[in-house]
Amino acid sequence: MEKRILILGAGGQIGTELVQSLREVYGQDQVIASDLKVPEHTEGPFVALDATDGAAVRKTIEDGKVDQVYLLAAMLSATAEKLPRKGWDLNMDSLFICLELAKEGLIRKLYWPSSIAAFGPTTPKMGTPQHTIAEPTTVYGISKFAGERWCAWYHHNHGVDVRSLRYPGLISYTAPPGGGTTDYAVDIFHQARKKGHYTSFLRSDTLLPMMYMPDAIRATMELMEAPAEQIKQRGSYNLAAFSFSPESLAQEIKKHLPDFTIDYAPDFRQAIADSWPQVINDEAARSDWHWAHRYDLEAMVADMLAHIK
Ligand code: NAD
Ligand code: AKB
Repeated sequence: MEKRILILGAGGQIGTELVQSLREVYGQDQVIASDLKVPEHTEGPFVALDATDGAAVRKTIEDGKVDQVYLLAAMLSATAEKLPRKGWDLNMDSLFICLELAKEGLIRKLYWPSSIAAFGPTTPKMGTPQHTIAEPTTVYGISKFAGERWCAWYHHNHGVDVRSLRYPGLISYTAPPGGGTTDYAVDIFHQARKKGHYTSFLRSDTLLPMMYMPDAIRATMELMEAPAEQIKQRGSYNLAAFSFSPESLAQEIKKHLPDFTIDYAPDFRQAIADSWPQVINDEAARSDWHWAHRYDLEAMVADMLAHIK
């Protein structure tokens, strides 16, 4: 069956690359990008759309004969701690709109990302299992945890085909990250090239799960292509590649740029990072739909520096 895809929040760190990859596979005109922000250049269909405007989302889906939606519009962890009510409203309202349209049958398949932020300080930090204690302490994490439970509820009670991944921090060079706690791991590359120095807002030993964007995009597309009977987790899947700290990332960058230096000035984001897992166990994704990452820390750093000049 021919796919017609709508991406909500397509102008962000993930959307910028996901739109391109989906268009390469399904065709440029089959993928409608949308965002609050109107881009300067678009190479395919684009609609200015507020993901919290239910009537506008419905009309775009009906007019575009869309059957699959990727909901990427959200407020990330650091910004949502500063704007808690706004973050909650955006993250939850946009999800409910899509889940209700899927319940009606207007959306046939829905993708909605969760995050390692769905876990909290009482979660086991090393080898965090698929099913474990989840007591998130950030607004963003609470919205992700609640969102996961709503996805599972709509699937079990209304047969909604909603699929989700708990992304780790994502590293990419195409678009800047949008206000998260793991953003340092992108900014460090740009500052290393520009100034040869980076001041990290996280402590040197802050170990967090991370992934290179090409793996995250491939995971998303593989999850969406997997036969429905293979998708056993209808909340969200743990997803992992590698973990590092600012110090170990800096050491890896130094192998390419020997004069690079780093110092540390932790801010409010340290408490957020300290509440998250350090190493994720993603056995369920690996066995249910055969997930396998390709980039490790060394390959990611080499590729980032090859692209950021
Ligand atoms: P981003 O902040 O880079 O992009 C979000 C996009 O949504 C922006 O282009 C913004 O303009 C748009 N947007 C905001 N409000 C909107 C609205 N009302 N209507 C339409 N568009 C709106 O975020 P991202 O990094 O691309 O993340 C996408 C999703 O993946 C989010 O749900 C995020 O929680 C999740 N996620 C991201 C990461 C990561 O490291 N990037 C990790 C885990 C989970
Ligand atoms: C953030 O730091 O908020 C995101 C995430 C891990 O969900 N990158």
